Amino acid sequence: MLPVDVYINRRQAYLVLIDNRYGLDKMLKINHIYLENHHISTTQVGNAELLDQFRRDVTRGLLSQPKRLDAKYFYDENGDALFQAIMKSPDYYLTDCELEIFKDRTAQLAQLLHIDQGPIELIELGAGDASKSIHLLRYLANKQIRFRYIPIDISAHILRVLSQELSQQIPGIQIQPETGEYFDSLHRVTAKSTCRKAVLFLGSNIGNMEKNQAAQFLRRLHQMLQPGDFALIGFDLKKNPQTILRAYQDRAGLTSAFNLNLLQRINRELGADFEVKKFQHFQNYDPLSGACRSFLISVDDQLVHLNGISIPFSANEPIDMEISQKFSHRDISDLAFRSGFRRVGALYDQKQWFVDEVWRAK
Ligand code: AVJ
Repeated sequence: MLPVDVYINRRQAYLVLIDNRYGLDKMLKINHIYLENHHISTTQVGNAELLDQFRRDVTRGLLSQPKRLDAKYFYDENGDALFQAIMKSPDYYLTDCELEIFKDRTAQLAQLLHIDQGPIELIELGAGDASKSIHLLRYLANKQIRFRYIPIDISAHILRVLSQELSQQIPGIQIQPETGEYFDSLHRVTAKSTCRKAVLFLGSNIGNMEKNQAAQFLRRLHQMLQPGDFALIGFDLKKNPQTILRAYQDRAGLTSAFNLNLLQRINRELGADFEVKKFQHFQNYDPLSGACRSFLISVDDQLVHLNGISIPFSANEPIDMEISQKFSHRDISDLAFRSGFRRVGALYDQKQWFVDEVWRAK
C-alpha cells in the first residue's frame, strides 16, 4: 500500500492509500501526533507506475536467458513478515552479529561518525524495521544530539511499521520516511538539505549486488555526498561455507518460502498463473567467489502465463533469484578504493563474522 495523498481536516489527518492487492482505495485515519512527527512525502510515484515497473521487470526477467527475478521484489507484506522471521531464525546469523555490534559498540559507532560535530541526518538505505539502527538512534537521543532519521525502503508497509514503532520507542524523534528505490530517494533527500550526512547501509544489503554493480553503486553514493560525510556499511564476511549455506538453506524452510512468495506475489499483482508447488528452492555457496545464490528450479516442463505471454520452463530449469555476496578484507578494501571513500573505522562482532565499516567521503 502506498500513500498517494494527504488530507488534513481539523486535527485529523487522512492518508489515502491504494491497496494494490485488492485494487481498493482506502482512507486511513492517522492521529495528529503521528503526522507532526513525520514528514509525509507526497512526491512519491503513483501506485500504477510502480505496478507497471514491476510488470516490466518481471516480464523482461522471465523472457531472458537464463531466467531471473529481482530480489528487491521479495518485500511485499508477506515478504516483509518472512524476512522478519528469517532475521529471528537461529540459522540466519547475520542479524545477530550486527545487532551485537549496534548494542555493544554504540558509543564507538557514534564517535566514528563524529556525533559531537553538530546536527546530522542519518539516512538508512533499506531500513526495514530498523531493529539494529534503533540502538544508535536511542543513543543519540539520550545524548541530546540533534539528528533527523531518514529511512528509505522499497516497502511502504515496513516503513509504516517502523515509523510507528520508532515514535513510540524514541519520543520526539524526527523521522522522514521515504518509499522508493535507493537513488531516487537519495536524490530527493540530498536536494532538500545541506545538513551533514551519514548513510547507513546495513545487514550486508550490499551483498545483493554483483561485485561490479556494488562498486558502481558505492561510487554513485560517494558522488552524492559532500566531503566529510559518512557511510556506515555492513559486510557479511567469508567464513565456514557450511555456516553460510545453513543461513540460506535454513531448517525451517523460511528462505524457501521467501523465494516462493515472489511467485505468489506475481500471481496476485500481475495475474500470472505460477503453480508454486512446481518450483523448488535451491541454494548454493561458492567459497572461491563468495557468491551465495538462490534459485527456484522448475520441477517439470511447464507453461506459465503472464500478460497474455506463455513462458515455457523445462524440467530443472533455474530462475536466478538472489545473490548474497560474502566478502574478504581484500574485497572490502577494493570496494572502498574503487568508490573513492576513505576507510576510517571498522567494528566487528565477537566471532568476527560480520563487520560494520565506517567510510568517509573525500
Ligand atoms: C537483506 C539482502 C541482506 O541477502 O542475506 C535473507 C536477504 N535473503 N535470506 C541477505 C535474504 C535470504 C538478505 N539481505
